Amino acid sequence: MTSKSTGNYRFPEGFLWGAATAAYQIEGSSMADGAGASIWDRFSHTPGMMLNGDTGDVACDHYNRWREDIEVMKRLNLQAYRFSVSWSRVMPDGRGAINAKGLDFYDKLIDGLLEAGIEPLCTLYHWDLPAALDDRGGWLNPDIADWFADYGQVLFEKFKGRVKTWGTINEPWVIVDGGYLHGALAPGHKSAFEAMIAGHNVLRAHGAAVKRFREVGEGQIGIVLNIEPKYPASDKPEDEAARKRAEAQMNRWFLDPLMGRGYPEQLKDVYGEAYREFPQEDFDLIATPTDWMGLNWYTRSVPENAPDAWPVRARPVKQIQHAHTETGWEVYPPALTDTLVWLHEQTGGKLPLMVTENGSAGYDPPHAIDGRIHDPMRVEYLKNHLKALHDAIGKGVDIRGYMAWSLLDNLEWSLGYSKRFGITHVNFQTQERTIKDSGLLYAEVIKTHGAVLDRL
Ligand code: IFM
Repeated sequence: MTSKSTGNYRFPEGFLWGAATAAYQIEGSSMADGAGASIWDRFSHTPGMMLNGDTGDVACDHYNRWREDIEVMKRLNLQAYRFSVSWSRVMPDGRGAINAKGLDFYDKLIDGLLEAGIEPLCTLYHWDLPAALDDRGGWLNPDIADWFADYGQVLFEKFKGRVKTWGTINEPWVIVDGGYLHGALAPGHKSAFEAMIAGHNVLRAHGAAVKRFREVGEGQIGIVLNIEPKYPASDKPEDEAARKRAEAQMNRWFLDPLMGRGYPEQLKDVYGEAYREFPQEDFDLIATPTDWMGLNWYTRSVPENAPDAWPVRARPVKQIQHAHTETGWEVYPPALTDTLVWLHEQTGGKLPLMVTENGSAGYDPPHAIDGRIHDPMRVEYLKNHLKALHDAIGKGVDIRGYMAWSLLDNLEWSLGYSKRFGITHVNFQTQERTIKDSGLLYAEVIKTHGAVLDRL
């Protein structure tokens, strides 16, 4: 879908343009220099769990090529870079001893970014739980809130004054829905009973880390949620009930308690006897105020009632009138505007927001052709989503920045290297980087602070 230019796409003063990645998806060398294994090392080496048997053993080899990647960021005109830290690189057992060499990797990366004039945005956790903690129950063990705060403290203290913007946890819903409910992601469990508990502990860990940050850290801290808006499939009451269940299970399960509203009532209907009550003090911890919130946004869905679809009893209706990306996700940019307006309202209209991920998997070739990677679908996607983002700013939503997903093609979790989300192409045979057409457009958007969009 192409939206027509309405003229003035200049973004507000100070709006931060960047790109995002996550440790296990790009770094490779996950066991180097004294690092401990994470649940993704284990999962990806378990036969049958990953498409084509892919692993993150090498990935984009960013662990060795980070200097070259900063050069790529400079060519993209990035002002910010959102990355995550591998917990088990820094603390091989997840608690206790610190691995100085692991910490040093991030220390150098942060200095390199600052030297290049690129602001580091640090995410504490993007799904790669230390395997040693999984052995103690992982997200099912209530002690994880303290383990996570202790780990956070190491980073807060080490990078104080250099990292000013912190994210605690990336996409709690995916951690729980993928890792504990449906089992497609590490650690690969399939239990609604576990999912309720794991989700609660993810939220408690976030709250504990925010509290610790207030004691020892400096700067701004928030959480990053993936919100996929649920549009009505029809005006039938059973479809509206299904839409509400889907919205509660995916969006409100985490957003509502963060905002001090506890779990949405539809969650009981979704989880039935697996639903759990928790003490008020947990909810107080979870709702510890933050400074900002990140939104990871890719698509919308249009759920209809589907009694056999466990556990939500809702199934998305395919919107054949619109394009879909290589992951099968509908391309529908106006829903980004709607989501930002909705989130602004849901968070009380005062919490600054940032789009911490947005992007698309496209049908890119495995190697550059004549030094170029043409990715016309991603160019359209980027252009139209930036316009949709600008529309949300025009509607009064306080949005502080945009981080394209992703800086580099990378390991798309259990889909391996089959899906390319990068604005920079990675040839996984040679590790050569080529900025795609979408990356070239993005560099121009940043250079002109959005004005180039007026012509597109
Ligand atoms: O690759 C993921 C990322 O790790 C989290 N957000 C969604 C992306 C695309 O699926």
